[in-house]
Formats: sequence, C-alpha cells, structure tokens
Amino acid sequence: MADIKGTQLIHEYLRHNKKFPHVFCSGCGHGIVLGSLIRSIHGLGLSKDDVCIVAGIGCSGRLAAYVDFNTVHTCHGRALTFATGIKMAKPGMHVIVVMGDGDSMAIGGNHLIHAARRNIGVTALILNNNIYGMTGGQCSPTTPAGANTQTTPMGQMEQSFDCAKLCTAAGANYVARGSVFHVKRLDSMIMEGIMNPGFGVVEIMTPCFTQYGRKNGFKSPVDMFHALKKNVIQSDRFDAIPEEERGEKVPSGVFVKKDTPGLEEKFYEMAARCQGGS
Ligand SMILES: Cc1ncc(C[n+]2csc(CCOP(=O)(O)OP(=O)(O)O)c2C)c(N)n1
Ligand code: SF4
Repeated sequence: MADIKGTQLIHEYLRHNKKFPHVFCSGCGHGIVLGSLIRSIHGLGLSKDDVCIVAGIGCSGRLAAYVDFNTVHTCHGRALTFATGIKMAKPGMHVIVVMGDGDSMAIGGNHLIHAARRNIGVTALILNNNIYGMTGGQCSPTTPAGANTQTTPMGQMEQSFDCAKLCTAAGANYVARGSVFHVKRLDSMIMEGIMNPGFGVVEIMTPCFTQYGRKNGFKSPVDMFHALKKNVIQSDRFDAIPEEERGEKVPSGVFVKKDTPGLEEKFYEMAARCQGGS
C-alpha cells in the first residue's frame, strides 16, 4: 500500500459493501475528518490490526462504522470509558476516540476531564460543529453565545466551553485545534496526537450546515467553509489581535505537547515492580 494516494488510498481503508451509503449530509465536514484520519494512520505506517477506533453516538460517531480497523461503536458520552479499558488491557494498541462536541463535553464531559487528568494514552478527535447534529440541532456546550438553535430559538444565553483550554487545564499531554478547511495541518496534528504519549486531544472545527448553518445566517455549506478559512487562524496571529476585535476568530495550532508517560505505562511499570518484589 506504500505508494497509493488520494481516493484509492481512502478506499483501501473503507468497509465496502457493508456500511455504505454513508449518513452524512452534503457539505458535512465529518467526511473530511474521516479522510484525514485514514491518511494519518497510513502516513504513520500503522498496521490496521494495531489501531482501534472507538466512537460515541452522533453523526461523528458513524465514522467508526466505515473504517476497516478494530472498531467499537459505543454509547453516547461513554466512548472514553471503553477506550480507557481497551488501552489498559492492550497498551500496544493505538486507541483513537471519535466524538462530537455534545458527546464529549455534555453527557461525556466528566469522562473527558478525567481522561485528561489520568493522562490515559488514547487520542481523542473531537469534531466540534457547535451543535447536536444527529438529533435535530439542539444547542451543545460549544454553541456560541447568541446562536439560534432548535432549543435556543431566541439565542443561546449560556457561555460556551473552550474545548482546548478545558483539556489543557485538566492535564492532557497533547492539545491541538485544527479545522476541516486546513486539512494538511489537520493530518499532521492527528499524526502527532497519535504518536505522543499520554492523553491527546485534537479539536476539529467542522461545519454542520443542516442543523447549525441554515439557522445562523450561512447561505450554503461553502459559506461555512469560507468562515472556517477566515476565522480559524494560527494562534500567534490570534494573540496579536486586540481582545475586543477578535469577534468569531478562533486560535488554532498545537497548544500543549508534553511527554509524560501515559497511565497505562505507569500501571504496567508498577505491575512489573510488584511482580519483581521491589
Ligand atoms: C444516553 C443517550 N442520550 C442521548 C442520546 C441521543 N443522542 C444521540 S446523538 C446526540 C447528540 C449528538 O451531537 P454531537 O455529539 O455533538 O455529535 P454530532 O451529531 O453533531 O456529530 C444525542 C443527544 C443517546 N443516543 N444516548
Ligand atoms: S446533521 Fe450536521 S453533523 Fe449530521 S451529517 Fe448532517 S451536516 Fe453532518
């Protein structure tokens, strides 16, 4: 498979004749993440048998069904608990978790902060489309203030989580934010997240025109991609803009990169010590 590229490469990793046609709406960004994930795993030269994709429930959670790795499609909000068990039992496995913003930060928010605190060696891809896509457009913990959603028809009144800052504060070893518009950068963040020890988070800004864009002034999915291009900017450029002028801009890049051993490494090291009696 070394020399194949593009669509042919993607096809090598899909479960043909099983789970297609896919469920994604036209213009959904989730499929771009799927491509990026496959290119990253291929680029790292990982064997399919050494990769386990664990997904929650949501449009984002469907990603696991389409790819030919070890896969687990779990419960809404609980993907990180399954992933923690898999990594502890099989520390050599590359465990990659795919979750939406609702999945990871609402019902699964407690698991997210504790996975970061424990620094378990899994990589979480958080597909942040600022909305509950699958269930009809309810607001999520990352829906921006003022946004119009199915459950906030007069505008979202609550403040929203900054996913990257939340995971940084909770202790994750690797924290990055990218977007489905900036795909090359996204590929390298996912690769780096997979190879870095301990808990890694790649927050991925991705559009949901069906449930979010239509209600918030976007004319088409393309319009939402233009907004990603304009608003998701490198963190040094973001920091240079005075706070009151930042508007909808979001910093992107790698915010944290530490090499503290993951929980599973510490556990097996302790187990060896106990067995050796020292
Ligand atoms: C325990 C439980 N509660 C609620 C649901 C309903 N549910 C399914 S997906 C979802 C939200 C999906 O939004 P998000 O996680 O942001 O993913 P997206 O669909 O936007 O990719 C909800 C509330 C469920 N399946 N299980
Ligand atoms: S509802 Fe939104 S997140 Fe779900 S497939 Fe459609 S565009 Fe994607």
